[in-house]
Amino acid sequence: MAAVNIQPITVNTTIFARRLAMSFTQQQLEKHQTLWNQMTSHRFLLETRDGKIADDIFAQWMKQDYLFVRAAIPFISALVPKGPLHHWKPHSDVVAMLNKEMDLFEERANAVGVSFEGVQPWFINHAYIQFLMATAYTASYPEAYTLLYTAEKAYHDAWLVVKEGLDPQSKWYPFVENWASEEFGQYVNYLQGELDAMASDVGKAEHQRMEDIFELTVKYEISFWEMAYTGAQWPGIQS
Ligand code: MP5
Repeated sequence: MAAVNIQPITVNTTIFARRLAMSFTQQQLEKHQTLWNQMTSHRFLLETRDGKIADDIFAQWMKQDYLFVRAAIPFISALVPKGPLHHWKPHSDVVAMLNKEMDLFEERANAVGVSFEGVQPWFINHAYIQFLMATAYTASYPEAYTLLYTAEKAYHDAWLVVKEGLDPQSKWYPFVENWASEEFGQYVNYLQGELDAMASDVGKAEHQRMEDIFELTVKYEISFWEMAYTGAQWPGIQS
């Protein structure tokens, strides 16, 4: 019988064991720490935290985010029939929360003389909203849930940065109270637990798509702050 030359297989057991021990969200947050830090240190957030943001720049964010929040209602609603029964109530509660959030935008806009009449989404917001809807309708439930978790976690962390320095008397403080609150943090933790449980049950290909959605969502979040700050509307179109 010919001698079989078996090469020893070397496995980096340390990385492998750590990956196994870490949840999906821990893995993604660690892998994309640089992107996440870029987001939470965006000049829009730092200037808002320091009370230095120009009113017209803040208004650009208010108008665009008002449209985004409105679009989040059909996004969440589309998740209901795809999700398990025990997620129906949490999703319905979020839809109610989003309606209240729109009231908050309208109240703040009125208070500072900003109007949402005729406001249209700019390019990056338009793309992000299309990404929400396409993911809700064409991707699997765990994939769409990854988008939901990442966008909510992103806003919680972003507004926690603003909370570190913004004067509670500021006209923008109600937005801090909305997303940096303990209650919102609990909601994000709940999403995180549910997502981690789903991620441990999916196959390799779906897991990879969930990872891609996490990364894309963080990138959209950064680009959204950049759009709000610079006022970039549609590339190449003179407004
Ligand atoms: C959220 C948001 C948070 N309002 N805007 C962007 C661009 N990303 C995330 O979502 P919600 O549904 O307002 O809590």
